[in-house]
Amino acid sequence: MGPHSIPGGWPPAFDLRSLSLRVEWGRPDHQHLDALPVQHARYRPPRHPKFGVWHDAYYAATNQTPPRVYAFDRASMLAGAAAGGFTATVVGLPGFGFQIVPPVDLGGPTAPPAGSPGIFIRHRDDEAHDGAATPASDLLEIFEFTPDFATPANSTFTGPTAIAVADFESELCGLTSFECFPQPGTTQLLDPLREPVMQRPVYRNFGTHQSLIGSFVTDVDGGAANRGGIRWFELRRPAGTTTGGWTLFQEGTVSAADGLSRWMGSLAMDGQGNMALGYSTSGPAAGQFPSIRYTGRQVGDTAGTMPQVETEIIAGTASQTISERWGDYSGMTVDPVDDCTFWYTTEYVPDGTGGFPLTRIASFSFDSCGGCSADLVLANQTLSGAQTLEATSTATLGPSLIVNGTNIVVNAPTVLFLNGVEVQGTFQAGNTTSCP
Ligand SMILES: [Ca+2]
Ligand SMILES: [Ca+2]
Ligand SMILES: [Ca+2]
Repeated sequence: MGPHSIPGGWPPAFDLRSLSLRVEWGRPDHQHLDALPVQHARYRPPRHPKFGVWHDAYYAATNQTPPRVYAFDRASMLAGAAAGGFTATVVGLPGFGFQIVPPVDLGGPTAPPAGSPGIFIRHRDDEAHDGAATPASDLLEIFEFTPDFATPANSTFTGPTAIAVADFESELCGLTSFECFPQPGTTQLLDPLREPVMQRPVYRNFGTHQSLIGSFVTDVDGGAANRGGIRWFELRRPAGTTTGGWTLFQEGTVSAADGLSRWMGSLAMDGQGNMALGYSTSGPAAGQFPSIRYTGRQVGDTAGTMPQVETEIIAGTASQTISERWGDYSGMTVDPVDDCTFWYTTEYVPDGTGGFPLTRIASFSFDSCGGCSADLVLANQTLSGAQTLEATSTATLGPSLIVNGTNIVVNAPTVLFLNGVEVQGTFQAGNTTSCP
């Protein structure tokens, strides 16, 4: 399909200089950016924009019917000048209500090869959208946006290019319902957000190859069971490839036989190629309140697996009763200072808020990147009832750990987590312990 320049230019109150500051400095890492672009009294921008930083443009997508994509003139915006822009529509997936085809966001310090078009991606469950019976496979679909701000007529938006992946199920309480995943003690169900590849699909240029990662929810039990798990994927293409060329490098599904739905995934990759996946959990059984967990894989782990210990960042102690909407404001990113530390935020529900969620922010890193970035001194930590100290395996550490003068028997673990942050060091009774 061809590009469409915006009739009469972009609405003047759409303050793209403000947009550029937020995109460049704050990174577009939220699931949901209602506050951006800056609203004008006479103009409300389209819902739920998602942004992607790229070398030649800032790309965006919005929830519309049909879904719409945008390219903004990055060079002009960084110069504080008026931003030119193009927009195009994408043929929607039959059966979905709202839908969005998010732009891929640049991760890490290395730009894509010169001339690389902007990338947009979605997943396509062919049983759900096309009435097909292909039980072994479904599809990822990639679109490319090549804006030419100097000669608008040369701009193109093309696609999709389909990549086969293992079958998944987007039917979660139908294709349009916002109410699906159960919580304990209430009939209020939570939004599965089955429609998008979750914020944010990320590109990384490793020099030796290029990676593109993402995640979305799937019904891991199938049919009317409607239990959420998280499908994740990594596509790769050779160094220097600028257009197309993506193939499936690895994929997997994060789930467990514990009755919990796992969904609202946020995926990121550090400079070593380790991947962290944060998500929400909720289930119908007692105590399975909406909570926050993460898992991941280190670069040397078996392809297609996320064997890192599933860690609970915060356990909810109540169900959300005020709305079915869930987790719109969440994101996993990598700290640009060390390209190792993951920062993750999403929501959970504590007791005593009347069923309202609160936000939690956590950070952590893997051994193979940054290792001891937590740099915690355990003797100086204050542990309260809301915090957890978790030992995950046996081996070489000392027989006990002193925290604020209290001797805690840790059964000689090799790995400790303090509030979900891995703590490293040699722990001996009575020691003040910090990172080596
Ligand atoms: Ca299929
Ligand atoms: Ca399917
Ligand atoms: Ca289903």
